[in-house]
Amino acid sequence: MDQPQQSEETGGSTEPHGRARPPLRIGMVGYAFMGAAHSQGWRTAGHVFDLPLRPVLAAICGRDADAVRAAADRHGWASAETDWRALIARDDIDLVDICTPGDSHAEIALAALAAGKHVLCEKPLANTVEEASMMAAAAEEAHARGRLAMVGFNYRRLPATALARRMVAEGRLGTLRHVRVTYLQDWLADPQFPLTWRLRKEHAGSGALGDLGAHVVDLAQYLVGEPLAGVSALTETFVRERPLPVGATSGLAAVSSAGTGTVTVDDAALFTGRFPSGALASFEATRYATGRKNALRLELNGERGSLAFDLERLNELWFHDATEPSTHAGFRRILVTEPDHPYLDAWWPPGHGLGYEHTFVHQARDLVHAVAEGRRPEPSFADGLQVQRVLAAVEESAEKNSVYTPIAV
Ligand code: SOE
Repeated sequence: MDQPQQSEETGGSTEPHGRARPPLRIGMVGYAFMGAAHSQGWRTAGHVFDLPLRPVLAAICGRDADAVRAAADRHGWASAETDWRALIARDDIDLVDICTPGDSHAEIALAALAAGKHVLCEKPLANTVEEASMMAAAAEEAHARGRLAMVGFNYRRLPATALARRMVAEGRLGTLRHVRVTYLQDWLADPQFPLTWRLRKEHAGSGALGDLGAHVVDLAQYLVGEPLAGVSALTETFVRERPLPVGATSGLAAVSSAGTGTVTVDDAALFTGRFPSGALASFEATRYATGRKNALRLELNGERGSLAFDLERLNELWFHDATEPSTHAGFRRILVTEPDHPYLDAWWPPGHGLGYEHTFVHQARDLVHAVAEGRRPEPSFADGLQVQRVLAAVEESAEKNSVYTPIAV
């Protein structure tokens, strides 16, 4: 569609750190919530961090010509496309960033990697283990050609969670016993909330499980440093029929005469798990926790200490050092805003906290470094596949109900 408005040399940005750096030309597919968040990340990273490559917002892609043009203007993209295949065919794009619903991740990522692009793909990596397996295999093959692929589990990029990972790796918690994670939202509590793509399996793969559960599974495995060995799960769909969104067509299938459609994904998922090193884990993902807006909470308990984190207070990490005398031991708040904390050397003076959007800036920063250094970025597509396997195991366990013992009345 539109041609780039700036040459790749200018790329729409000046040199914020005063030295010439080669461009990394981004083409992004999707422009809704995640598209806006990723745009913010790409736009900002090179102005805050001293990066080896200069991210250039070369092209944004979406099916609706007017809407994608408006998104390009709003978010600072130099050009717009209405067909992702045309975006991938462009030789002035180095990296394809996929911010679409899960049903298109595999097709776009496979095509982009085959075309020699680096790829960043939003979480969850795919809608099924089969798709994720193909993507991980393609990423492995592309790596041999110097092309890199990363999945967008952005909560690894919070200073507090990155610090937590560092402390676990340093042994500050000792042997881990418990991993307790919840991700609570409430935007579906209203039964009149319309049937969006997130509520249909063919588009989203699963419900709260894939959307929120994927984040906490990734985060737990990242913090512990090993993959889950097994799970036992319960899932539920509380509201099975919802009004169709205004203007919806049969794209959202199973339309009833009353103008409602069927929810085909879980509303909530509860599961327990076991890590190979022996720690027990519990997980909860729901969109029905009234009053909880984006409450990702975690606690790790180890023999030497504990860590606790709440995304609604994301500049804080709580640490209990169990090796201290019990007379004055207790959870203490670490305000994660010091220059020695992860990512913070480039930001504000101590105490001037960061927010949600910064995870996307950090994600862009880390990927730019990986590309410049030819180093595999994390989380890789193989990590994304592993999370997908956990999601599938949760669904299988919930469906079989095999380890769930009813209580006699
Ligand atoms: C869902 O509401 C959602 O937007 C997720 O899709 C994001 O991944 C999460 O970070 C915030 O919540």
